Amino acid sequence: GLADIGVVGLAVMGSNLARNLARNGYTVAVHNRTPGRTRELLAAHGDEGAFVACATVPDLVASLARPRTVLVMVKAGDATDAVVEELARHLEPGDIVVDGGNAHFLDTARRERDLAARGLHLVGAGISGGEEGALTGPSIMPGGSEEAYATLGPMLERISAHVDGVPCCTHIGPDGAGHYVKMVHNGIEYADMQLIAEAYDVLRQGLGLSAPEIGEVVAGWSTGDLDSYLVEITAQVLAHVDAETGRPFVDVVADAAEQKGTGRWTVQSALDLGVPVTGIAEATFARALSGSAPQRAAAREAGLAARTAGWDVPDTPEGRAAFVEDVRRALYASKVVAYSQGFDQLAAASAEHGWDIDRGACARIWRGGCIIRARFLDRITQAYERDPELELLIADPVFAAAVGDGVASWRRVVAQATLNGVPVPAFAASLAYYDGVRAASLPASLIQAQRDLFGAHTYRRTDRPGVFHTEWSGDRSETRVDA
Ligand code: NBP
Repeated sequence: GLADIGVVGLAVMGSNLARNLARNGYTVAVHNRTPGRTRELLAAHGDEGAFVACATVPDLVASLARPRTVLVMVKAGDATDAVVEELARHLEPGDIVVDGGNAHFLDTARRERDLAARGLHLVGAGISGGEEGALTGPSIMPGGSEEAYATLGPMLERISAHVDGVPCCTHIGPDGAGHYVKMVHNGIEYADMQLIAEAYDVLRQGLGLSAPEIGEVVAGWSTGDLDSYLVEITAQVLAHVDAETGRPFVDVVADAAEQKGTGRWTVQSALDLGVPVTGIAEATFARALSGSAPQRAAAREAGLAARTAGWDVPDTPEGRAAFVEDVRRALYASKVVAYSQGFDQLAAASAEHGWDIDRGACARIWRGGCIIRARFLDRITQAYERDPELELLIADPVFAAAVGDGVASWRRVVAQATLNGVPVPAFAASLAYYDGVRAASLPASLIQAQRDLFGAHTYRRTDRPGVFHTEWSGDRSETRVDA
């Protein structure tokens, strides 16, 4: 019979998704530019299900049932354009091309328009979970048309991760919406990782704990609010000992964090939308700082002074335990703020592009399969179920109470770290955001007044409606300019 779906691009992600589909009972036509990869997949895993090896794209297209569905898993950028274009030349109206790579959402929107003009569906699907998730069940964020999802959705939902029997896959919205949500997911992942790293650093420098000792502390966090995949792998990494030197593994890994760019894309888009995502931005910049070797060398050589105050932690078991608990609470509060900001960005992008993104559904499909998977996401889904139009996640009563409970700890940790020269950019930026967003008034009044003085940018008043300008270089009289 004809195949249910085709997969083009059989590197780690494509071959594992093809295997996942086959293991779930689908007949999968597979093709890769270099035929060796197709042969290797069939030789190693051909017995896991029904595969149809295809030497060429026309062969692949000919082997598929209508409407034909082809999942493209090649390098993002030019390779994706080349493969999508070749497929489009051989497919027929109504057929569906799914780009499961890490495309930029604007590229996806462009490809979708281009294929739609030829009667074809392009579905940009964000797929998270890496190599293992692709095989055992990733979190899948498909965009594209309702019509395409009607055919494709059941297959993607079937191969996705499931939590409490619910698939970690849902139709996100038109054109680039799926890749956008995947991008913000990755941005939140950056923030989450940075916050955990800051907690580790504060415990290390504040209490003088070793990496394995902190590993034990972090393992203990897995049973509470912080229960998540990232916390779990942090405990594993911290417990690991380097075989060669016998030292804790983190102590032999170079302290320069790399990035592939989705965090940067998230921040770039947030800047365009004017949404403060300070947690994600600080996390992205912190990776950049860690990799700024010449600047770090120059600072070390200049002997830039720390002039620290000393840690104010009583050296008793109770004092140390209280400090650990402060760090745990600071981490949770900062994390909630970072997620709140990420969901604000989704709302703003959704409004800007007319995507109608359901934020509660995004949190639901991130509960399994992906890097930020965590039980905590249930609470976010519930918050958006209580109020689908929720303006601010940390204003939801449950989160407001949770962050409020931690706020004193949070301030102590940021203050102590700052007094002792330990950089906590994401902790501090999240706290500053919290204080800014809850403030009864902000010094933005002064900024707007400055703007009126040097640029006649006008201002509004607190006591009556209207838009005003003061004649700063003249008699300082005020005129109403909107009347
Ligand atoms: P890569 O991103 O390393 O891409 C390798 C694949 O692209 C190979 O199949 C290669 O064929 C094919 N390809 C290239 Br490169 N140029 C091509 C062209 N001009 N025409 C046809 N095929 C071409 O593979 P990956 O790591 O499996 O990732 C696939 C996609 O999934 C990427 O967009 C990635 O960003 C995304 N993603 C990856 C992960 C992850 O954990 N790795 C997670 C989530 C998403 P060849 O064999 O002939 O060279």
